[in-house]
Amino acid sequence: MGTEVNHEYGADQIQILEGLEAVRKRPGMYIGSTSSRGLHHLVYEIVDNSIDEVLAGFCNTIDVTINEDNSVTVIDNGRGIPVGINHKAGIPAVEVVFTVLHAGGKFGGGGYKVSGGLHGVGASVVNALSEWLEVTICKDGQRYFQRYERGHVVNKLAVIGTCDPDQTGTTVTFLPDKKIFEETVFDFNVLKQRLREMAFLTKNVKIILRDKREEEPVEKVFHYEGGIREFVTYLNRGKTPLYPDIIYCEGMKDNVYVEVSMQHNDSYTENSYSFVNNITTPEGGTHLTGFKNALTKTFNNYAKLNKLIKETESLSGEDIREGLTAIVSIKIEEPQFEGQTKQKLGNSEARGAVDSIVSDQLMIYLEQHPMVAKMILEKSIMAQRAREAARKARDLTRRKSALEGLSLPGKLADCSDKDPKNCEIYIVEGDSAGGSAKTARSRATQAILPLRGKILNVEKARLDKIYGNAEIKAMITAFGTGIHDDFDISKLRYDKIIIMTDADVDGAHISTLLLTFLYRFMPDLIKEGHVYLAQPPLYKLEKNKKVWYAYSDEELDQILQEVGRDQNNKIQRYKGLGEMDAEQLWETTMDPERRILLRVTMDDETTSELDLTFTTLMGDQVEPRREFIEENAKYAQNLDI
Ligand code: TTJ
Repeated sequence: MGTEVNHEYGADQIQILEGLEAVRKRPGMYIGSTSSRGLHHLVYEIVDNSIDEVLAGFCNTIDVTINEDNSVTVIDNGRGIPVGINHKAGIPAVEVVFTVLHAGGKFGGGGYKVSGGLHGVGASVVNALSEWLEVTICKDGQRYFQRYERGHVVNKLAVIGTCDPDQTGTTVTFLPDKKIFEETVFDFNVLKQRLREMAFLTKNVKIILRDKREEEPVEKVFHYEGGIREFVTYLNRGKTPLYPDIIYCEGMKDNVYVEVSMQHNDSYTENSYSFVNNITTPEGGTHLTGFKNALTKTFNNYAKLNKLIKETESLSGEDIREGLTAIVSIKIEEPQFEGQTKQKLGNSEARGAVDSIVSDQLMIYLEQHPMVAKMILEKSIMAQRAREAARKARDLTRRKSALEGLSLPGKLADCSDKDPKNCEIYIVEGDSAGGSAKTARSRATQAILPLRGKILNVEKARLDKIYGNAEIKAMITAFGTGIHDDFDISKLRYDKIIIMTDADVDGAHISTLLLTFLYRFMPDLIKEGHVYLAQPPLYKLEKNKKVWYAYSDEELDQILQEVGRDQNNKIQRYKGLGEMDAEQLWETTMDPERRILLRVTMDDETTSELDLTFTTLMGDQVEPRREFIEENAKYAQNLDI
């Protein structure tokens, strides 16, 4: 295949190249960032085009492969991108798709153009940011091919063979440009998460994800006949549903296509996710407002009609949504996004459409399923009582602290320095480890709060119980920030909150429970980088009166290689913090000069995804929890301080 550019340089072509040059100059403007996040966006961008074809009703399979060289191939069985000459541009339509900015999907009638919103910048952006990109189209029995390099056409669209006439489709392979991206290695799990989400959100599609980089190629198939109903089932896995049905509403109003699915479980937290054109809207917007309105109104109406509450009473939306898992997914032609991160839907017609479709269909459902209605309403009434009790308890502590001043928890060994900037607090699992930590610490700047026994899982307790929990109360008062509506980060008494647990499964579990509490109740502490995980060593190696500590198996191996593997090695595996004496604990885990801390981070952008990740991993099983800790290491930076 020749490498010269075959087109004459007309005005149109110059414009095209300038357009793609602009993308290469400021990639962040088009795909958000050139980090791993932006890299993965490229795949979604291409897959979105095939999803459009699914929604148009002409495609049911999308095959995504990460190749050995880290290029990605996307294959669909749609009609194939048109190959005829686009009269305006004077070049084949497929070439327009890949070389003209914002040209993706503009032609061909029917169906939605969903690739809108935050991404949906089009295939030409992917092309501009790829070292090379190749497209193959099967259409009318012919196999068409074109290759591009950094957005430039390498060869004219050519017929390179034949296809079975009734087998049509598009294949695109691209290699992200190493000159553009800081990270060019695809993460299988990241793609897996998003492609699974896409499969849930799109009925009638089978998405296959393969990884050919592994010795044993990996393959995942996502195919959910139930669409967002199955999404709810999936989110509720490991929880106990309150009733077997998934409540489902669907309809079209004012050009807005609305789909909602929901089911309550016996927990106390709400889990609602909203999507517009298959893209998450973590900040919600008009569609979510419409949903919440409909829910509150309909349940209150039903409860009054059926004398489950008095005419003068009413249940709050929050109480009705206690333990609710819901997906609100709408498709809309011209979504308007608002807010700082452009993640909040602004279209006012979406509010009305969701409200009316959910109100009508939910009322019918409740009338036909009085037992389900009764169970949800009984739970809501309980939630209302608990909330009332929690409010009273809060008011009482508020009044108490106003009168008597803040009294610190008895178990807390506070530091003497009163400037929060210099101070840190260690949250330590168990009294005995807490004791060693108290002896070991640097008294001026390090405070120790030992926690006893099992930490409450805040995902599984109601507010009144959470506020009544001694461990949680101790943390809240020690931090000084208050909680809920009273939360005030400027009152934080320590710059670092350091979670120190055993380096075993139980320790990981306790860390997760503590992080869950912080994440749900004081997310700003994490967002602003105040939360850390201490890293106690796994091994101690003694040889000829010298001591080494290893924090991982690899490190132990490394040290053994250096000092030689022989009989003078005394290796101790630490099973818990309690096995270290105070001095060892200080040297290995607490001395600011020598310790390793992992900072737990999340920026605003990742919060929403982390939330979904968090929820999907926080089931009842231990494995997913551990997975979270490991996953979270990605959000954690290694800090040597
Ligand atoms: C547009 O309307 C006429 C018939 O074909 C429609 C179309 O473009 N379908 C289509 C595009 N199917 N698949 C794509 C596509 C697939 C990949 C992998 C990448 C891109 C940019 C488009």
